[in-house]
Amino acid sequence: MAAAVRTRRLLVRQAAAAAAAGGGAWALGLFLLLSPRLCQADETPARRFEYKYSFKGPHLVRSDGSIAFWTHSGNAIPSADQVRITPSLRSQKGSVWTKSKVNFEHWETQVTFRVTGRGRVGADGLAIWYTSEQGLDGPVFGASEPWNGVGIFFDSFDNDGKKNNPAVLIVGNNGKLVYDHQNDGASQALGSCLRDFRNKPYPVRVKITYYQKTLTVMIHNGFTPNNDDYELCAKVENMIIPPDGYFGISAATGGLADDHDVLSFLTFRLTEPGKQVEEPADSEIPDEEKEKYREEYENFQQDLDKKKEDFQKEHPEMQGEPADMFETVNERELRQIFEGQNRVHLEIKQLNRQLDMILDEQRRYVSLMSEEMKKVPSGQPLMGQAHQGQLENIIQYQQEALRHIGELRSSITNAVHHAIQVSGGATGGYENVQHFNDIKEHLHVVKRELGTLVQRNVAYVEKPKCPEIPPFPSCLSTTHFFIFVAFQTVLFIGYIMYRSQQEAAAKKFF
Ligand SMILES: [Ca+2]
Ligand SMILES: [Ca+2]
Repeated sequence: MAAAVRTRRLLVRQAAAAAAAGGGAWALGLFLLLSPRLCQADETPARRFEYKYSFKGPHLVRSDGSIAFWTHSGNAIPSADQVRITPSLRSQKGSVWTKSKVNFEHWETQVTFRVTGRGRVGADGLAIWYTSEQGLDGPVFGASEPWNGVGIFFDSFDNDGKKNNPAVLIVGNNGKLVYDHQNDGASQALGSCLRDFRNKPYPVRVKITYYQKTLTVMIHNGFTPNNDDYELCAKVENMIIPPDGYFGISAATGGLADDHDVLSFLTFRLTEPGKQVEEPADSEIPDEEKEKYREEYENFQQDLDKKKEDFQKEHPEMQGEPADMFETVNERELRQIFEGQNRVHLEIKQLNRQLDMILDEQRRYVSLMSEEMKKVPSGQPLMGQAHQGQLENIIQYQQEALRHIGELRSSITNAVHHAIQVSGGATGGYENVQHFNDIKEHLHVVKRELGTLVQRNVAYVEKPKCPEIPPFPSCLSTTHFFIFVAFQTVLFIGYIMYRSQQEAAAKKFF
C-alpha cells in the first residue's frame, strides 16, 4: 500500500512538472485525476461513539442483572463496574454478545480487561469476536465453533509446550475452519504477537481497528496508567469480514483458572473522509423496547409516589415545609464563606485606619525635624559636619519610612477593594479563589513591608534610642536639641563600629 502511494506520488510529481513546463493537456489531466485520491489517503477517518455496541461502568448492570444492549451467557457475571466472563474456577465458560448486528463497515473497538490468577501459569484465555452469528457457548475460549468472522485470542496456556504463551493471535474463519487447540492455532493465525497480559498493575487495553480492509490490533500492556501507551501487535491487510456482525467477548478456564474481567467495551464507527454519516432514525429503537422502557419509567414513578405517601403517613410531624427548617450543605458553606469574608473585610479596614494614623504621626515628626533644622542659623558652627550629616540621614530615613507606609497603604486599599468585590459578587468558585489569592498576595506585600520597617526601626531607631518627640508646638531649646543629637550620634557611631567589627569577624571566619 505504501509502495502504491509512493508510486502515485512520483506520478503526481512528474505530471505536475510536465504541466508546469507546458507539457500538454494530458499531463494536467493526469495530475487532476491523481491528486484528490492522494489527499484522501492522508486523511484520518471520522469517529463516532456507538452506545449500542458498548458497555462500561459505573452502572454497567441493570436492576434485573442484564447489560443494556448486550446478552450474556454461561458463567458470565455482570456487576456495576465490570463483567466477570469467568471466575477463577475450573472448567468455566462465559461470553457476552451485542444484541444487534453492526450496520457500519468500518469500526474501532477498545476493550479494557484484567486476567488475574494466583498461579504462575493460567488458562485458558479470552477472545474478542466479530462474527456473523452470536457464539454464545462452545469450545473456542467459551464461544462456539465454527465461526464466520474474526477472533482475537488472548491465549494464556501453552498447549503445544513451545514456551510461546501468553500470546495474542488473530484468527479469521469463513465458517469452515476448526480451531487447532493443540498447537495454540499456530498455523491458523493471520497475525500474532507475544504479550504477557496476566496479573498486570493496571488493566490491559486492546484497540482493534477495521478500516479499508485492514485489521490492526494495538495493545497497552497495563504497566502504566497512561491510556495512550499502545503498541502495535499485528496488522492484517486485505482482510474480508462479514458486512454485518455481532461483537462479542468470551473466556474459558480449564484445569488451571484465571479471573477474566472485562471493564469496558467501547465501539466507534469510522467513516471515510467526505462520506456522510447516516443519522439513526427514531424508528431504529424497536417499539417493543420503547414500550418496555416506558413501562419501567411508569412503574418507577408510581413506586416513588407510593413511598412518598407512606412516608407522610408515618411522619405526620414532618409535614409542612421541612425544606425551610434546615439549610443544605451548599447553603451552609455559602453562609460560612460570607461570614469569613466579612470578618476579613473588617480586619483589613481596621488595619488601614491604624496605618493612616501612623502615617500622620510620621509626617508630623518629619515636619518637626525640618523646622528645627531651619531654626539653626546657617553660619553657626555645629557640633561638627558629621553631626549635620547624621541628622540628614535620619530625616532621609524618616522620608523613606513615609514612602514605605504610603505603599503599604495602597496595598491595603487594593486588598479592601478586592474583599468588597468578593463579598459583593461571590458567584463562581474559581473567581472566589482568584480573589482570595489576590488578597493573600496583597497581605503578603503588607507583611513584607512591615517586616522591613520593623527591621529598620530596630537598626536605626531603637538601638541609638530616640528621645521622645517633643510636644507640639515645640518648647525644645536649641541646647537640648544638640545634646540629644550628640548623644544619638555617639550611639550611632558606636553601633557602626560594633557592626564593622562583627563583619570583620565574620569575614575572618570565612
Ligand atoms: Ca492455548
Ligand atoms: Ca504455544
